Amino acid sequence: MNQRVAIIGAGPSGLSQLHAFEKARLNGIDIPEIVCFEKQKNWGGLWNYTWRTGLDEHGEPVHGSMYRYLWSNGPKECLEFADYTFSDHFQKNIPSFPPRPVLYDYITGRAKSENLDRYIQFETVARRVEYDQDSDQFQVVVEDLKTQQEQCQTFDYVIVATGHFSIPNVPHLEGLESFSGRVMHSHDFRDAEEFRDRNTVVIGSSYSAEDIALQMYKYGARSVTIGYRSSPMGFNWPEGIKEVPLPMKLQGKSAQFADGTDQDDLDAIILCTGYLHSFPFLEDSLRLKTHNCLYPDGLYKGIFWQDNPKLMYLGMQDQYYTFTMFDAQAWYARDVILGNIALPEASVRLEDMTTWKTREEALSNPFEDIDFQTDYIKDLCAATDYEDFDLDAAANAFKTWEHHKVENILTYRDQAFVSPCNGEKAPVHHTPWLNALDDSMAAFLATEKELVVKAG
Ligand code: FAD
Ligand code: NA7
Repeated sequence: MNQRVAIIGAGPSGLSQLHAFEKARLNGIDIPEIVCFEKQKNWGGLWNYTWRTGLDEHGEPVHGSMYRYLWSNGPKECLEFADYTFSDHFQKNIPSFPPRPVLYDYITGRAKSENLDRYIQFETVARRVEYDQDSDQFQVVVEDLKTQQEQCQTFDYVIVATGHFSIPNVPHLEGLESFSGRVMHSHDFRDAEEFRDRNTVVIGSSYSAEDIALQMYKYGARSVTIGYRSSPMGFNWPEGIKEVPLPMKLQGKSAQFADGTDQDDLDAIILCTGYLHSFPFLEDSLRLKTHNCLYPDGLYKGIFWQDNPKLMYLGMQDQYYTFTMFDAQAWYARDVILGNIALPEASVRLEDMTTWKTREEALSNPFEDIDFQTDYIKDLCAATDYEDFDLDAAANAFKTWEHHKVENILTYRDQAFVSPCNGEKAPVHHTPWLNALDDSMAAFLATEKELVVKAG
């Protein structure tokens, strides 16, 4: 096969794609030439923690949005690779809600085991992608950030795996310009320690607002007032966290919310207002324009750009499932490129997208959202040889997780789930999340006995 495929991004989605091709190659299948461009020094995408905010050492926007003490916000059983389980990687059964370094080790462990780095050009940023109708190929301009040299290469397929939780959505809230405390977006949040004994406001009512409010609580902020636009998260918040409606009126260091709640002596406002899908390197006719939703417009099977299916996107959906979904998408994309799956004509693709989009528009609660994304992954997996696993069990685990959060938002991470891949039930972690201040892999993987010995 003398075709060439460009993969842009070596985060979890890009690594799934590399793995899918590598698996085919190891099975004796002739695969195209694959080149993956990654702007960071290392792989793992958002899971590759950086202390940096703003611009990186090359003057590029920092990709990372994860914070130092982030722990998985969903059960690991719902994101497990079917062909490389947590037990395969760690050689033991581990608890359900690992801290970031453990998940980083898992994702990159599968990639390391296949030496996938040989396909990746690190510190190389995609600058421009254009499609040439005459040759039916893409011109991809990349810059080596170390030498600042640009280079143009030709590819038959382009797979965009650059993520969509990196460029912050920063709305203007009235009065912010005169607020004398700190204002930041969750993209730049790294450590709640700096807010110990501080009064904080968190804007937003989704995953970032929820988890950053919990981080503030865990690390000793004096108060957290969460301002929501549409509806509150409604959890049973501990004393010190409350949810109030926007808009808020700011004056000096004081805020007044729509329900009359006043908060004085405010030190910081954290905008947990989500992210923008941003692809500055794509020519306009190739650029996905969407918001954070379960079925972005214009992507057949949630992957193929309708106007030019040789351009593919991975992981552009809002995510219940993450690594599992990226694998399912990567397998499907690979099989289309290898000619195992024939894409139908444009009108049939449009009809399929419309059916999914219509269903998405009718979704009215998280359980329906979970079923939607489960069915989406099932639809992809049915067409490929991705390893069998019990997706219904994963969907049920997500629903149980939702119940746990409603029961007690402080303890949901202390629960244990059953793997949909090998049926093993996870052990309960030795330390409740709220008291677990050491997020290292060694501490997480240690047994209670080992911890006692270490403590002396
Ligand atoms: P990313 O991880 O964003 O990776 C994209 C890669 O593309 C990066 O390496 C980036 O450097 C590279 N790139 C970008 N632009 C270019 C360019 N022009 N040229 C070359 N390379 C480029 N998911 C979970 O499963 N569990 C969690 O607990 C969880 N917590 C999260 C917490 C936060 C704060 C955030 C923001 C997300 C969280 N997620 C979580 C979701 C996360 O989106 C996925 O887990 C996953 O990282 C998405 O993988 P990706 O490869 O699609 O994108
Ligand atoms: P999300 O899930 O896209 O949520 C964005 C939130 O920001 C949502 O609650 C929005 O409110 C709120 N928002 C957006 N614009 C505004 C304005 N102008 N004013 C007030 N509130 C606003 O992003 P997250 O960062 O929470 O989560 C993204 C990923 O990061 C996720 O995968 C996590 O695992 C971590 P709305 O509800 O629309 O009124």
